Amino acid sequence: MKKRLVVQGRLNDAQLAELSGLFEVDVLPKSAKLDAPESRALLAKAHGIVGSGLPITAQILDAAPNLAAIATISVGYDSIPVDELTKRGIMLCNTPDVLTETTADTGFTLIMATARRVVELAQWVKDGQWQAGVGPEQFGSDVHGKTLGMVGFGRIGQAVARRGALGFGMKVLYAKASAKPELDRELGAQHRELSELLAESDFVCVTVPLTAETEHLIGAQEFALMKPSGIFINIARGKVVDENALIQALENGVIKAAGLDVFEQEPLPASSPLTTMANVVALPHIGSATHETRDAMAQRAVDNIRLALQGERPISLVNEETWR
Ligand code: 8YV
Repeated sequence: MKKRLVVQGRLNDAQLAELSGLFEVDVLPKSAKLDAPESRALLAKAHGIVGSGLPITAQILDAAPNLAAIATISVGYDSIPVDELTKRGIMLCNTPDVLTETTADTGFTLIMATARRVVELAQWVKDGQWQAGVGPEQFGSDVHGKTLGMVGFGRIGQAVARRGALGFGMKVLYAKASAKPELDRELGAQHRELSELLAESDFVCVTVPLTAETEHLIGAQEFALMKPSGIFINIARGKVVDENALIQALENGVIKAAGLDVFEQEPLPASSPLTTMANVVALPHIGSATHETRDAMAQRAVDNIRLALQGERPISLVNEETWR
């Protein structure tokens, strides 16, 4: 008898066909929730779940007694209780590597857009204001040759740093990661304590995963350590930052600008001051959102769930303990 899969998230036709050839596949509509009563009957029979942005709860796991593997179409898995899965022997697979460069591109887009005020000035042109001429009021800040402080120096953090060091001649500092001598050699990167990094950097870019230790890692105290000309970039998770403290820091000139792809609440409420501040570039969590990368992420999730349910080792297994 074929194993059963619940799929929630965007797979292309070829990916769905691949899975349907091997498993009985139930595709949930985008708006459906895994914890909704309509999903329970499907979960009861499911051996695997594939999906993006999956909030997994103990109730969902209780409803799925046959579940052997979850493949999330994301590198982050902060909405999934890994320990609970491990306790139940359920494999968790994610999609590292395939999104690293695209997410770093997004980070660098935010660095450039904030420093050169791209969004604000493009709107200024659209509003017909160029006729009055460009003056110091429209000037931005240099990116090349400045100091880039990476809070987190994993795959994505290193890829942002590589762009900064090799493409823009930036001095790279990093914190919240162990010292990495090979990158110190390649990029001239230097390890710092977080407080030192905040004080020395022109751009502070957050790439740490959200965990109990990193929740609100950056708050009022940390913004106060930054230069008043400092620009803050977050491509990690909104909850790594105390968003109210960020808003205060931007409003009070404690820091100069922010480029944000992630927020404490997503979608960002239309009432948030971050939607209207001129010195903020806010993106709708599109770090990995290109056709090529989202296809590659979905394919990695397909490969992971196929291998896991066929008794082979998935490519990207988060909880190694479940693999025997
Ligand atoms: C995901 C992300 O696409 O991979 C991650 O962790 O944040 C994005 O790339 C997003 O979480 C939707 O699944």
